[in-house]
Amino acid sequence: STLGIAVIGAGRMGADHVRRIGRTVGGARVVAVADPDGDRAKEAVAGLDGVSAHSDAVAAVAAPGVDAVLVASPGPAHEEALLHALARELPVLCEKPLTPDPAGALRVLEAERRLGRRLVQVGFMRRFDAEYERLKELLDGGGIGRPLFLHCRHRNAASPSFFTSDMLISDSVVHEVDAARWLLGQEITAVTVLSPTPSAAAPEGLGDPRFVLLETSGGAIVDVEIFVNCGFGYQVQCEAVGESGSARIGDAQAMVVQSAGRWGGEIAQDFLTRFADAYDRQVRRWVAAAARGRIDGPDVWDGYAAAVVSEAGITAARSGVRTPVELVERPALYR
Ligand code: ISE
Repeated sequence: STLGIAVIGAGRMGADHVRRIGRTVGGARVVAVADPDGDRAKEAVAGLDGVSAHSDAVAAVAAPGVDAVLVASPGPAHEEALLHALARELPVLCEKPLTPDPAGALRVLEAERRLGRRLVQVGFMRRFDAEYERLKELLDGGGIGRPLFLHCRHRNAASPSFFTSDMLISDSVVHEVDAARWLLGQEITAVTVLSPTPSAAAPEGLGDPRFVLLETSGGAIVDVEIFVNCGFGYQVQCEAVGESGSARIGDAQAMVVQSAGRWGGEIAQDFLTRFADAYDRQVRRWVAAAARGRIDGPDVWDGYAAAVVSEAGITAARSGVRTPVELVERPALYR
């Protein structure tokens, strides 16, 4: 049987997921789409058969034929949609961040704990990227010894108009937070943020770029250059340095062209291109798991931990002071 999915949010990610489920994911179909901008919801379902468009997320979750929910609205709208889905015991794939704040994440965690099972998967899609998977395998296998550093660069060609300085941390660096926790199998324990003079290419008032330092429970250091108006393209790089070697991903040198006295290649322009395969694999694996009432990827604990680090990072960026990260005790459900 086919998994009926309600997609909440018909913006860039939501519309892309509707297309993805229609084209590249077997065993599932979109049955309802919601967006507060009703026209945008209608646009997303145009040309699709039997898909209802809603301006209200609750109505879409409750629509006939909904077996699972994909939440792709802006972060602050996630909690409400998640709690409605959990009230109906529906499996969820929730775009990052789970919630922008730890308090909201804890409310979602409590709702899951009451159900006694994990139903929400968080859309940290880098975990499904082939290069990240290779790096994870190498580190887990001890291939470069105990990891000492992760040096990360995260660059976007340009930031959208609604982007704020806090979002550099809570929307962008949140990916490195999850990737570092996952790659190292450790929690983040403290955050420091350094703010250079903003780039002249950044919109007025946006603190871009920034340099973020994460300390981990196993004594590793993670540094992140976040630069969301770099102008030249979309780049996500990570170099792990261990006691006996180093490994680097994200150079995108699939093809190097030599011609007319020059050499070079192409740089992806946005995350939908750079991580297209990762998004496909993430959604396919989620659909397969959701059909059995399970998840197959980062969970609410991961979303909560990321939210706590984000909050500490925002505090650190505003104060310029190293800020410790404190998590609640990890519930048995997430061990
Ligand atoms: C966006 O929301 C993402 O998730 C992208 O992966 C990230 O590169 C970008 O900076 C965020 O705004």
